[in-house]
Amino acid sequence: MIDKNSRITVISGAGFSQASGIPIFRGKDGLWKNYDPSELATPHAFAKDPKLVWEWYRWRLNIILNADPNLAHVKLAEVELKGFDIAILTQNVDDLHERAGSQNVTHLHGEIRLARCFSCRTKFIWTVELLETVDDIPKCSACESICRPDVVWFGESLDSNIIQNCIDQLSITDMLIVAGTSGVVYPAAEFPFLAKRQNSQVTIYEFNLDYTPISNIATETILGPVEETIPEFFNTIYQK
Ligand code: BV8
Ligand code: ZN
Repeated sequence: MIDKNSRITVISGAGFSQASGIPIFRGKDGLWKNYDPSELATPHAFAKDPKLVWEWYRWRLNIILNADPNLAHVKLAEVELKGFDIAILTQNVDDLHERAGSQNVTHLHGEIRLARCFSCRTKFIWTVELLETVDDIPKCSACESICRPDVVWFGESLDSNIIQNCIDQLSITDMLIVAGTSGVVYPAAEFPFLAKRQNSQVTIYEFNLDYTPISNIATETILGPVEETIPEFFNTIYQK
């Protein structure tokens, strides 16, 4: 059971947004089926063909903008609204947690709806139409340099402040929920093990369709689609 003093941390992955129609990365319908991550989500890929990389992100942003939060996103927002202490650390670059109403959301791998200037690092919200109007890749409105999606590519380090905040958050967590992630992308994949090392009392609930490396340290792995299992779980552990 949880009460208002329980500190809950959720690590969400692409599986959390799958029911909203956003392709996951791996597996039979994964994004990577058509694209090889080393072809698109790396600095080298962008240097080689920025227009192709921007086109891929435009295709993904379009899917995300036309998607709605699913019942798992909505339930987490409800838990926060009820006054429980819940922090979401998401690997996802979509904004579905926010659109469901969650306030305490940290994007470990950046946000697809933001573009960032290579030179002055100015960030701005870009639109699918922007790419339809400019015949080249987005330029910075402040200094005219080229811009990139404000996401963390493979081979790029995560923001060190974000990593430190996650470590601090995980060290005080009473209940860690790991949902919709294959647990293979580091350093996020290390976070559940870090939480366990820092606090042997932490309870770890994993929500997935399959078992993952995290299942080995989970108090329980709840198999099933998160859009069903997350609402069921919270409805049983707190009185309405
Ligand atoms: C870094 C943003 C330091 C971009 C992303 C060898 C060993 C260890 C590490 C490495 C290694 N070789 C390279 C590395 C480092 C690399 C890494 O971990 N590679 C992996 C592939 C081995 N990591 C990095 O590069 C990171 N940086 O380490 O910096 C450094 C510096 C220089 C050189 C080396 C290291 C940066 C990683 C961030 C990359 N950016 N996204 C973009 O999106 O375009 S990662 C990308 O994968 C997404 O963010 C995604 O969230 C993330 C993880 O994937 P998942 O979320 O887990 O999604 P996946 O499809 O895999 O799984 C979905 C799961 O959901 C499945 O389990 C499925 O069963 C389940 N599911 C599906 N539907 C449902 C469901 N569950 C429940 N209900 C459902 N309905
Ligand atoms: Zn600039």
